[in-house]
Amino acid sequence: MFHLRTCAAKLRPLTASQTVKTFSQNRPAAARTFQQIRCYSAPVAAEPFLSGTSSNYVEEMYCAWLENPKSVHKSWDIFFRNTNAGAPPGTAYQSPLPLSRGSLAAVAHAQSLVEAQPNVDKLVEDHLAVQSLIRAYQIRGHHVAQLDPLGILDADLDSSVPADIISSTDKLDLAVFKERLRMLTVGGFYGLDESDLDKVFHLPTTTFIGGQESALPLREIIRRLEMAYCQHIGVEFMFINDLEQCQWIRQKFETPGIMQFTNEEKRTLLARLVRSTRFEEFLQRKWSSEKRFGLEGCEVLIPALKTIIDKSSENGVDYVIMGMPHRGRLNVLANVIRKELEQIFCQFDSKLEAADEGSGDVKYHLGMYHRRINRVTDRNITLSLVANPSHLEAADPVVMGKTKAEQFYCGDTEGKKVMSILLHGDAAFAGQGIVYETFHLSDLPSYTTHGTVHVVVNNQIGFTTDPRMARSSPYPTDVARVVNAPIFHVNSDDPEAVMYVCKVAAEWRSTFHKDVVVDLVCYRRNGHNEMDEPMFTQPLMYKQIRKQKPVLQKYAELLVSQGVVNQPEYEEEISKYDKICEEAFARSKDEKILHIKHWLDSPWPGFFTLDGQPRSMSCPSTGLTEDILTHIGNVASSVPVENFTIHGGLSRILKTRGEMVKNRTVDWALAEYMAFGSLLKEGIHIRLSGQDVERGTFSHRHHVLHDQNVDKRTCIPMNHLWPNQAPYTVCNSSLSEYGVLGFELGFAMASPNALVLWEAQFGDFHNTAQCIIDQFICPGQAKWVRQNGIVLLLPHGMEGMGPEHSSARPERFLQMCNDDPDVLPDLKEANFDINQLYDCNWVVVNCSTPGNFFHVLRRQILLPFRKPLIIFTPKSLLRHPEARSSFDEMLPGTHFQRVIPEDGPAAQNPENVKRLLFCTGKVYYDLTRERKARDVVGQVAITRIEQLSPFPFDLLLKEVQKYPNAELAWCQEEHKNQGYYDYVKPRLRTTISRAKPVWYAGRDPAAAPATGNKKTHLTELQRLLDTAFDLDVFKNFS
Ligand SMILES: Cc1ncc(C[n+]2csc(CCOP(=O)(O)OP(=O)(O)O)c2C)c(N)n1
Ligand SMILES: [Mg+2]
Repeated sequence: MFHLRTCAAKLRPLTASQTVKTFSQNRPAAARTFQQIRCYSAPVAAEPFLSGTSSNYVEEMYCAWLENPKSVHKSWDIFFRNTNAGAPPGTAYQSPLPLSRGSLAAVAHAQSLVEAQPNVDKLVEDHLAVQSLIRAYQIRGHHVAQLDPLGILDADLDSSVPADIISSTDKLDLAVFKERLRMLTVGGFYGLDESDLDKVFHLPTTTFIGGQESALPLREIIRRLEMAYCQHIGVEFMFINDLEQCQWIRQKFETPGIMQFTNEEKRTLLARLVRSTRFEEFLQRKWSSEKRFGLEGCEVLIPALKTIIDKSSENGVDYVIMGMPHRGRLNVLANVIRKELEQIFCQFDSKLEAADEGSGDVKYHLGMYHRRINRVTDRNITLSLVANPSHLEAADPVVMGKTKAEQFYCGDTEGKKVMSILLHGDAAFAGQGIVYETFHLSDLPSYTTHGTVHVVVNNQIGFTTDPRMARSSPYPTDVARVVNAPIFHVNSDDPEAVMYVCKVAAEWRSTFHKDVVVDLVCYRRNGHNEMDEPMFTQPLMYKQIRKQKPVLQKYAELLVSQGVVNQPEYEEEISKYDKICEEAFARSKDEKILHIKHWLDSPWPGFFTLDGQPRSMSCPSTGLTEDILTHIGNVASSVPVENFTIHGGLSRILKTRGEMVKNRTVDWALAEYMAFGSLLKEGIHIRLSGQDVERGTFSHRHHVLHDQNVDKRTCIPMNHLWPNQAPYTVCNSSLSEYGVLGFELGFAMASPNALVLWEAQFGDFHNTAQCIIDQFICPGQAKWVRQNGIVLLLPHGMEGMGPEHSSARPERFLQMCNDDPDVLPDLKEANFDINQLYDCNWVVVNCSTPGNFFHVLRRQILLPFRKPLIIFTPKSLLRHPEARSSFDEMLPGTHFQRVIPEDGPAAQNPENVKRLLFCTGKVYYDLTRERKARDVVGQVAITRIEQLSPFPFDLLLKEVQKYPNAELAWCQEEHKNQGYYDYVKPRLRTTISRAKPVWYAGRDPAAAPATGNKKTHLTELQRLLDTAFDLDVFKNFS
């Protein structure tokens, strides 16, 4: 019957139009998004051959005829033409012509009917036009959706209506609609005109507006498209180049009546809005002069997040990691993560004392970790909010990295159990490049978290700046299009529409495991913070905001009018929550001490003692047995799988490695191999990430072997070392420092039992990740009591390569070290070196030997606490024949040498030494070569400072005392205002109680890190070597 009806409908536009009229008269006055439209029906045509059983066949014929009129029998052709031209029931059908010569009169009659029919091309064109129209709505309908709750701004910053959709800004006013249509048809709108409105069109398979119907009158098609795409939800998705995904979205938004909520769901939504709204009101009442970056104008964020979490929990997720900026953070902590209210309220008490370290940076920045039962799904759920700096969006990649790590540790390879939600402000989402860099990690095999749900609090303002001055893209969310993420814009004053898109977003993530964006178009009721006057800069917007009813009130009135709740119930809900706040407020007065440790986003159970202290204050030897070294060396110089052809050049490299192993020596690459391989044996996961790290920028590493004959066939020998070893992850990253370093920092947050390393291609590139270094790595523990053992490998060295690629800017890292240059610590303290490490904010080293590099990597894990480790790594030293270490330097009992003292002839007769040169890193090899050439090996001692920070006061004091007659000089290849000089000099002076000067042998100050001229480079080098070994040079200054 259904087929027959639709078929008939297709054929009989006039009758169909009557039913549409009936429907539009029945439409409720205040139609909302997604009214259920199912009352369309058409009477059965009175053709003699149309019956329930024939209808399928007729429909098939009709479809075939639509595509090509010649493909059906002439009689069908005539019938369809007649019907389409409006022939009354019973007259459209003409008997087929007799096979033999028949009556001429009958032929002439049929012919005349055909000729009288409109051109079949027109019919096809009309159908194509309707298809185009449907597509236009799908692509551009969101541009006219009513997204701004204030009704004054266009969410896409463009007030025009796209020319290819028959829409009006006031979709429900038929008069306006008609006028718009008339205007459009004057210029010819796809060839359709007003008279086509009541014609019935077959719907393409790329739309779901028909519901059960496969054809609809044009008027109804437009109405349903407007309902789906131009109400309070604007769906941006047609750029996605995957048909299944597009169909999925169409089905979610076009199916008539799909957005339905039970009364229970509506009541829950109202209760959540009550909490969200009353929480801000409570804070405002109690602390009216405090900044809180309130959520007023976007209270719907709380139920939105809860819906995403509920739905994800229903789909199997049990750990949600979140990152968010200032706006609404307290509300999210209270009502989404469920931090105890008294813990939040006590933060407003200025007399609260901190019980532990941490810079008191609590309210808007500290993270949180909480495990509880999700009341809707009755399943366990862990929620974690990552601590974040003020720097908007900087936490994005950190959240991703932590999520990836949590997935990794629980074997969640598809993101079914752990997911992340990122919140953004509209201005920051559009403006900050890190958003783009983070999106680019979303689909990379070693970085994907299998979909993030992004929620934008789009209050259409950034501090005092109007979006029209703040972005060039139509929406703040356009950046998400680069990864084919669907974007759901929604008017935040329609809480049900918001809940619906949040449900769809969560379902999208669990279905396709890809990113999705929910753009909550809202407003900001107050200034940027509660103290700011917004009328200075946004007078008109704020005049409107003053008139705007809060969403809670609007929604409560709606539900009361629908009889879903009554007024007393609603008021009861409010007073219940107010009472909860009041009681928590009373309890908060008892909180005298702030425990910042209660605000950790990633606790490391078992790593510390119960009161958060390290389990010991010592570090075992970082050496290894000969057997282990040899085994790792052998694997590192072989191809551990069968029938695997490696490149000839690589065979030579592996052969050289094999020879080194036989000779019991290591170069840099092999030392790194030994450190990694041994930690893997001890169950420590290792993750090395950065640009081209698999081979190594300098082609020294080769951790991933590529079969020369089979595409994508690779082998990672490091994963073939031991039977039950931890996995080794080595991954070439996207070309982003900010994003990838942030990601690895987040990865390292999740567990102390992993060595996570990020390598810059060249050290100077770290400055595009400066925000991660400055805001997280350097002060992370001080601000947020958060330890992190990330390792930064920064290739550094002046090698005549010009100003780029030369300097990893050691001066900057050293300038940010927290040790006091003027205070000599208690050198007699037990475990001085470990205590120093415990107290520092990060460790900065510049190793001159592969063996020391090996030890410092192993020490990073064997220490009983975690500190970031910055290593300036070599370039030319990777292949320098003298930069080798013997196995003897790596055997049990050996350890990392913070200082490598002089051990040549000068050390044998220290009284004869005239100058003690201190240096670090590669320049040591230039100095020893020059010393030998000048034959002053007995007069000049050279001591290497391998650990620059924390400064090895104890060992250096011994060195100075050993050479009583020597003058002291610091030698570096970097320019004087760069490198280590400014850091080392005052500390050396403190070490010797300022008893002697500390001279400088190095390049002059300069703006650029290095000259671009090779000859100048060599001249400068020679000059600094001359200074270093001219024993009279400082005489005139003393
Ligand atoms: C990287 C960075 N630049 C500047 C600021 C200063 N700032 C704090 S909030 C803000 C406006 C943010 O606007 P939006 O992202 O729309 O969030 P809203 O405050 O409107 O919720 C600015 C510029 C910052 N915190 N971070
Ligand atoms: Mg904003």
